[in-house]
Amino acid sequence: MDRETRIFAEKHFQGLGECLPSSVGRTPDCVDFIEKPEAFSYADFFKRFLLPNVPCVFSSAFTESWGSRKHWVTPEGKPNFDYLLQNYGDMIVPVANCGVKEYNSNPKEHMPLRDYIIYWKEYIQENYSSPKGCLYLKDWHLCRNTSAEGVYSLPVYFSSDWLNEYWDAIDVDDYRFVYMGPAGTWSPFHADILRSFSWSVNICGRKRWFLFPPGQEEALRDCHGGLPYDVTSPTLLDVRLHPARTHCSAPLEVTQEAGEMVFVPSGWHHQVHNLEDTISINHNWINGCNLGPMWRFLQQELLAVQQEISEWRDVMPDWHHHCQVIMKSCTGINYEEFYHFLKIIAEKRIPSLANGMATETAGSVSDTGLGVQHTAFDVSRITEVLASLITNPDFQRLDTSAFSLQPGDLLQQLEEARTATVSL
Ligand SMILES: O=C(O)CCC(=O)C(=O)O
Ligand SMILES: [Fe+2]
Repeated sequence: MDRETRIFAEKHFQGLGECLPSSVGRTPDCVDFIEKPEAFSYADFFKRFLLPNVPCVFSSAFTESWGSRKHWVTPEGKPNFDYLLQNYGDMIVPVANCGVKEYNSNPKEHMPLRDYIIYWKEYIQENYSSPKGCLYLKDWHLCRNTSAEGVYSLPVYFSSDWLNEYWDAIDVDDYRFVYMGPAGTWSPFHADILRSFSWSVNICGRKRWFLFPPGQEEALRDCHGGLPYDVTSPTLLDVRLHPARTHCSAPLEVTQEAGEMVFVPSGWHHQVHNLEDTISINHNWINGCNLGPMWRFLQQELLAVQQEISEWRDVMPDWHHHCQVIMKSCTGINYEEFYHFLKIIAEKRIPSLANGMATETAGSVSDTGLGVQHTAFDVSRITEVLASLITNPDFQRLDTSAFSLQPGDLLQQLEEARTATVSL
């Protein structure tokens, strides 16, 4: 990142202040298509799509060199079942049944990839039907179990990825996935975990995306306040069932071809249909640009838990602690883990910033590979969000005495590091 981009980004966040998007996002008329890798820099992506939080599609030229595009696909552009069987047949994969609705999602089972491919071949032979239903292999953590080397390489645009950096540091999980399924498989309406961004590349096949800017989903709620499972269902047209439906703009519709890469911004609800037999690779990621939305989302999640068990507030001595426990199981993380996430990233960026500034020149290599200006931007974003976390009454109720680094001390270190960047 160059200096000009960092200053642009910092102004963007100053301009937003604390009063961030409670307003409903306008649906753009169309999605930008990025044709040529050589004419599109990280700074272009950062300024035009990441910061303004709008989607875009990258051409297949961006993924031309990926091994998976060569080996996982037959010359006819179909999934290469033999190659997949030989290389990954024994691996256990999660499989969802698209035909069964379970709390706005689908029930999942686990099976060896071999069995899934046997099912898939039969499904095609039987004209895309099976007594087993319509099965979709989703959220397979291929890279946690085997090296992704030679399968794909992380596009630079998506390389500021604190979520996977955090998971890699504590070696617990990751948000790097493979999806595969026959034509007709689909993912119900949802927004991505913790207000993360996602990117998704079709290794083969085609997908149809329905995308709604943040806030538009409110108008899609049914008369009980629930979000839809399928936004293409005709029941959505019934105003008795969906009273605010007329206030929702039509979604942005995108058809993603083989090799193309879709950027899904933070908080955009979406629904995705495989139009052909399709394999895709995607990541969920969080960085300084959606850290604020992530923190606001966590506050909303805690509030929802507090409201749910409000009747016990006065009778349960450790009610606040219980709210955090429930939040952890519903949302995946609670306030303590959010602090831990900020701390892990901050503890990598602070020395990296000092090193980068000592060796001077902007754009010099840093731990993230994105240069010292980007590290300065990261430090600035963590500082602001940590300052907000520390003054939050629910965070102040946590017992932080056993934390390896006290939140106030971390904030001070960050503020000192940030002050030093004025000369950058
Ligand atoms: O491809 C799919 O079925 C879902 C992908 C998705 O939801 C995402 O990349 O965020
Ligand atoms: Fe998604």
